[in-house]
Amino acid sequence: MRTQVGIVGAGPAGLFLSLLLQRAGIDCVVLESRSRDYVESRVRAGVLEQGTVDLMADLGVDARLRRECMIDAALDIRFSGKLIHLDLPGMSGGKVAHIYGQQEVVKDLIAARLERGGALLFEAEVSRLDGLKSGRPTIHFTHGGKAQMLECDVIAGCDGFHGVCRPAIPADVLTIYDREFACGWLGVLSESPPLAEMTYANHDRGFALASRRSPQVSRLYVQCDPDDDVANWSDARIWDELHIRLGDPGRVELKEGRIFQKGITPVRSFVSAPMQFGRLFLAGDASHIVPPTGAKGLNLAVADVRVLSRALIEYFKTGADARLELYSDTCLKRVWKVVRYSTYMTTLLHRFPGQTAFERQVQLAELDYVLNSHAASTTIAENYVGLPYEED
Ligand code: FAS
Ligand code: PHB
Repeated sequence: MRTQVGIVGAGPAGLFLSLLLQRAGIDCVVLESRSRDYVESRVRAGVLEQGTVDLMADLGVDARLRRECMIDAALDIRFSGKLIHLDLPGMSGGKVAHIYGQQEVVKDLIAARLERGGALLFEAEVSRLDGLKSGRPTIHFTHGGKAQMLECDVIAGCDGFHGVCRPAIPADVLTIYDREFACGWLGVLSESPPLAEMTYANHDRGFALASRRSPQVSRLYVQCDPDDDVANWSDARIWDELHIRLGDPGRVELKEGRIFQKGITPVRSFVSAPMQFGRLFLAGDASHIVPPTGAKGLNLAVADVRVLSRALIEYFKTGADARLELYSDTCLKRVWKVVRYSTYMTTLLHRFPGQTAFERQVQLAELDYVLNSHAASTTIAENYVGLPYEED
């Protein structure tokens, strides 16, 4: 098999990239280790920045999103019985956030890729990349029980944090920046009407978040130990903690319902640099992960492939490789700004084991400052809806 761009991974990064390249007439093949059902049912993110939604519209894959998404026009932060209410469009020149599950985005992208005749192989597990410094890199994978090889001009490593592409870069070339926070997020989906707004809470017992997927389905999170087990969290315990941490001790505001999905996600920041090596270009979680507190993981993957697709299109159409050479530097500027914001929100909203009384007072003072400062609250609002793409 031979193609111009071999794309490893059919998550948001790989799928958006494939559609952008296909539209420009650049031949690409997507190799995904899991089944279609698996990737389309994997519950993860839910908040789409304006830029992500605009890209979906630009690619003509936003019809269902327009029908089904919910709009975040405000963001609430509760603490010590007080409420920070952020008017997102008023603080960001009219921008809002869109709530639409990542698995729905993935479904729409896969459908478009297949309808448009793009090559997308499921249950195709990539084991090795070769020749990254040559002009003919190869991807070695197994599909249908057979060992296969895909010859490419370029490889896009979109295979997430646990993929094989980042490890294909020699360890002495990569710098790893890593911070594991002393907490995890227990996330649930429930058949219950959501709160009116996206609501974060900093409570003495820990962080909580009330989000949603539809007017009938809530997406709810509570801070837990990083190595906690879902088995330790009965439905009753989850609802108890949510009522307490969200400031609803009388259990009148937050409506309960059947919990039909549970999972624990680590809270971690990780950046590997550079994001390119020879003919390999990493995008999304393959290169970086951010704490979910900022709701940025998926959106940052999209930002990467906007840059990568533009550089690849220029290269294949004109032979100019200046943008490709600058790919990593261009992406890392945004990556670190998003890491900054996600780290700030994580530190602001969580109570970590061992937090001293001094640190707690500083944290509460920061929350009070945001409550009373237009500048401080505007900073959160403009990051939440998504910073402008500087490279435009
Ligand atoms: P992905 O991990 O989505 O996709 C990589 C793809 O590559 C996968 O389909 C994988 O099967 C495939 N792959 C891996 N190895 C391969 C191989 N060897 N061969 C072929 N294919 C291979 N972000 C938020 O903004 N908010 C959230 O609430 C949130 N919750 C999350 C919960 C969990 C459990 C996880 C893991 C992440 C969460 N994230 C969240 C972050 C998440 O949304 C990612 O940022 C997003 O999926 C990044 O997309 P990709 O870079 O495409 O990586
Ligand atoms: C979600 O809806 O899944 C969500 C919302 C806000 C976050 C993280 C996740 O910060």
